[in-house]
Amino acid sequence: DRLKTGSVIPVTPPPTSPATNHRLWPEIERMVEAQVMMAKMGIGECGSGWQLFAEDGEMKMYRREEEVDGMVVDPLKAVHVVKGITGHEVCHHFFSPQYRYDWETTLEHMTVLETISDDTLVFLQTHKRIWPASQRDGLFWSHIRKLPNEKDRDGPDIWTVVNNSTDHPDYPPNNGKCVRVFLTVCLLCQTTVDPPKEGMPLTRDNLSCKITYCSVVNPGGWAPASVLRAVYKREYPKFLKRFTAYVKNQTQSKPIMF
Ligand code: 6CM
Repeated sequence: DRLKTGSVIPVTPPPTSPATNHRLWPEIERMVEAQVMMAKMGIGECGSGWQLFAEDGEMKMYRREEEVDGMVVDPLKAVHVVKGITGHEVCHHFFSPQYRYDWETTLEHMTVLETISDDTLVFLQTHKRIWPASQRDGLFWSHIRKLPNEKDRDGPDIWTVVNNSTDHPDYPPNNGKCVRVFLTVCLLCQTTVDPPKEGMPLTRDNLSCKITYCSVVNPGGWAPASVLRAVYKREYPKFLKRFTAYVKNQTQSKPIMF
C-alpha cells in the first residue's frame, strides 16, 4: 500500500477494534490520541516548568508542580532507554493483568471489572495505605494499541498503553475505607533495531527501546502535599526501574515479540 512515486500520501485507516461499539469508546479514542501526542513531545516542547527530579543512567524523570483545590496533581514525564526489549513487550507486560502483582509494588489488590475487548480492560485496584493519609483505590480503563511508525515506515511499530479513570455503577467512589484517586497515564514505547552484521542473526543485543511514561494522579482527597511529593519522588523511579528490569528478565530467553 506504499506509494513510491506520486506525491499522494496514503491515508492511514482508523484502527479497528471490537471495542468500538462500547459506551467508553469515544472517550478512549479521544484520550489515546491526545495522550500519545503529548507523550511524543520532548520536554522542551511541552511547556515550561518541568524540573528534573530523578536521574539514573538513561532514565530521566521530570515533574511540574501543580495543585488543584489544594491537592497536589503534579504532572510527571519520564524517559528511559532500555536495551534488549521491544516496545510491544514493554506494553504487553504493563497492560496484562497476569503480571501486575509482579512489578506493581504499591498494589494491594487488583480486579478486572470488565473485559471490553482483548485490548481494553476496566480495572479496580486498591493501593497500599500510606501514612498518614487514607488508603486509595483507582478504577480505570486500560487500552493497549499498536501505532504506525510514521518516521520509519519499515521500522518496528510503536506501542502504547493508556490508562484513564472512569466510573462503574457497582463501585462508586469513596464508598468504603478507600478514597478514589483519579489518574491519566500513558506509556509510549518505540523500538530501535541496530541491524546485525551481514549474515549474522538478529538478537536482543540489537534492540533498544525508548520508553516515555507520563502520568497525572489526583489523590482525590486530603493528602499532605509534602508527603505526597516525597512518596512520588521515591516511588516513580522505583517503579520504572523495577518494571523495566522485570520485562528484561521475563523476555531474555524468549523469542523477540515485535
Ligand atoms: O502506572 C502505574 N501503574 C498502573 C498499573 O497499576 C496504573 C496505576 C496507577 C496508580 C497510581 C496511583 C497510586 C496510588 C498513589 C497513592 C496516593 C497517595 C496517598 C497519600 C500519600 C500521602 O496506571 C505505575 C504507578 C507508579 C506509582 C508510583
